[in-house]
Parts: sequence; structure tokens; C-alpha cells
Amino acid sequence: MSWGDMARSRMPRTQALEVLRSCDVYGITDRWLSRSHDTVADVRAMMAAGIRVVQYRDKPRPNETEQTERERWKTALELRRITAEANALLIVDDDAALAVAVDADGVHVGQDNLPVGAVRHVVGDRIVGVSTHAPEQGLAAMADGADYAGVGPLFATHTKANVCAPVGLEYLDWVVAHLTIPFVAIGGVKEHNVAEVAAHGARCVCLVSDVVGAEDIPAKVAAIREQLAAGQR
Ligand code: 3NM
Repeated sequence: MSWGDMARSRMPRTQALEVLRSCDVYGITDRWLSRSHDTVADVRAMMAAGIRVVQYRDKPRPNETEQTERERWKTALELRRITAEANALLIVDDDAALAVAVDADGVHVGQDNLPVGAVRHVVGDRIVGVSTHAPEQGLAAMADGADYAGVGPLFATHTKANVCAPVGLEYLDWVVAHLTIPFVAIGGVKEHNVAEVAAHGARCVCLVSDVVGAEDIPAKVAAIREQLAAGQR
């Protein structure tokens, strides 16, 4: 893909927000937990499963060789190509510069990254998502103009290092009652508890290890969707 093609990859903001609002299963990459150990193959499978929002997340692991910025850029560029072809959103974790460099649709930040207002200076009108773990963080995300919030970790997870203790379904209940921006329920969510999470009002869930660790990603996503529907009944 040439730089010129890339500049047209991103969806117009109104359309991107529409996709975000209708997202049921939010995909996140993790090359350590991936069964295939191939982030690009996983995202292809997510696209085949009809996932419309994917976050490129590639955290270093202690005692493992870190990817260089150039390697991450190459992967992100390939993910940009695949997601654009499928009319899906590409969100880059943590790295606003990389998000802009590959013309991603958005960036996702945590509580220790740049605040939303500062991220906006870098990414403009791209989607900005924020991980939140407590009501005050949820309120701040909304007040700061975040486009969506991550809500978790609902249950125990080993996928994210240094994440706080599980916040449980209580924080989700609070979010359902108080947040007016879209949100993604995350953290220890598995096929077997999706229905419970959906019954508490979550419309969009993210299962990192359960999806990238699955033998058949489209089959796993279909099963998650069945559970979402069961919980929402
Ligand atoms: N963010 P799994 S929990 C990336 O609570 C991430 O903000 C979280 O992985 C948060 O589905 C998490 O394997 C990891 O538990 C979720």
C-alpha cells in the first residue's frame, strides 16, 4: 500500500462512530496469547468472523525480545490494509503517533498514558478510547471527550500486566446507569460469563485470551454472539 492509498483508509468520523456504537464483539490482538502467534492471521480471522472493531495491542513481555517500532509499524500497516478492506475500524493501543502514521481510525489509552485532550492534539478527530476502572475515571473519560470507554477488569485476568484488581459487575452496573458514551466490557470475560455480562447491560464485550487463543476464531465469535443474545433476552 502506498502512502497515498493509506491516507484514504480511515473512515469518516460519523461513520466510524456508527460502527463503534453497533459493535458487539471488540477484538484485541495479543501475540503472546495467540494460538497462531500471528497477529495478522488473527485479525484476518476476526474479519472473517464479522468483527468490525479491532485494537492492535502489542505489549512487551519480560525476558522476551521487544518488537522494534519499525516492526510494529509494518504489522499495523498490514492490519490497516486488512481492516479497511473489511470496512472495519483499526484502533491502535497506547501509541498515538503510530495510529496517525498508519491512518488508523483511532487510538486507545490507559490511565497512565496521555490524557484524552492531549491525545486529541495528536490524533485530531480520530476515535479516542480510554480504559476506566472506577466511576470517577468513567466520568472523566466522558467529560474529556473520549469516544468510548473500556470498563474493567470485570473478572480476574492475567492478560494485562499491572491492571487493578477486578472491579466486578458493580462498576459495569454503574456505567450502564451513568455513561452516555459507548463502552466495552473487558477483563476476564469468557464465553461462559458473556451472558451474565450482557444481562448486566453490556452490549459490547472484549475477550482477549478467549478469542486469540481459540482454535477457530470465527466459531468462537459466533458462540460469544449466541451468549450475548442469551443474556440480553
Ligand atoms: N484491559 P482477557 S483488562 C486489555 O480492565 C485489557 O482495562 C483491561 O484480557 C482493563 O480477556 C484487559 O484475556 C485484558 O482477560 C483482558
